[in-house]
Amino acid sequence: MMRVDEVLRRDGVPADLRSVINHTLIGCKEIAHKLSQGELAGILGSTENENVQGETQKKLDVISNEVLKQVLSQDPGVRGIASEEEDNTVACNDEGKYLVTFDPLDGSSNIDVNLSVGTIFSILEAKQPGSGDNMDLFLQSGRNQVAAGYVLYGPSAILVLTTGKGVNFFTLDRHIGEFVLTKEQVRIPEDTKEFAINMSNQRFWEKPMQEYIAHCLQGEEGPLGKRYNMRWVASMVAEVHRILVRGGIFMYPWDSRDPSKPGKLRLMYEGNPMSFIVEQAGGRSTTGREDIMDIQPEDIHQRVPVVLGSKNEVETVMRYHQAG
Ligand code: AHM
Ligand code: MG
Repeated sequence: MMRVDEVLRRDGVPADLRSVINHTLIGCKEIAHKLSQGELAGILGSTENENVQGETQKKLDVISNEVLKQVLSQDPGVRGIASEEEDNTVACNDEGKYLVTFDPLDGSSNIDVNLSVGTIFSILEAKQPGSGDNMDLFLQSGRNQVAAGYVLYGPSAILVLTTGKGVNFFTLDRHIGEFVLTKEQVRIPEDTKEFAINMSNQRFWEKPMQEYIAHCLQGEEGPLGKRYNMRWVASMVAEVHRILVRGGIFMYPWDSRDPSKPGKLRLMYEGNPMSFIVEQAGGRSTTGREDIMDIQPEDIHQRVPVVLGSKNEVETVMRYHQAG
């Protein structure tokens, strides 16, 4: 039974990066504990506040953000952090080499109904000196990530982690308080008949996405020639986890509902880390037109259309975009 740190050592991950990952996981274990307490801890429901993106913050969004911020700022290797729940980047330790971006509690509409949520994180190296409150340090493409992961808080808490040497699953053993290795070198099946998209936005999508989904719905009689199944958990972490386990395609495409939001998901702490994980497991991740990890970010809260999962199916969606 190998603990996360043992696996990271075996894989030659440098001590300072291991420390940043371990600190992140201390925070995730604390969040897992709070989530399991639920109503008993009086932490369900919303706050009075909105975050920088105009979304109402749940109490657990705020608590999870504080937990991660506190634990990461104690690591001398962390220069700064960027979070979905922070307006600006936050300086930690000026000598630190690493920048951590995270969505402390993704899928938070699921909290009050006791369904799966997760923490997503991405680690970059700071390429120049300067304090971590300088946003420019963070504006690096996803290709620069040195590690990325998520913790899915489901019936068990599962850590999915990559440092660029494949993707491993770890399950939280609550008796010893450690994530232990439960699956190594996970590969996403290249083909799938299962798609995930919020169909209620259909009329707002671009033509290529409209067409692809219309053809999925036509089943074996349509041009794609297969009968599809659909899932929508409204929790990206759960969605990506399902795809890692049994294949599938997840889409939160561009839509015209609000011109200031080209897609719902955020590049720096949702799109990039999930793309790194998916590519490391043999899948693909695109906006429909370009690989998500090739995008040069202009803002830490920037949004991005996301299409990811089983390689051949994602490439099919890319062909619809090339044609359209
Ligand atoms: P959040 O970061 O505010 O929780 O939003 C992200 C979540 C994703 O986990 C999920 O894929 C998506 O929002 C669901 O959106 P919708 O409610 O529009 O279906
Ligand atoms: Mg989120």
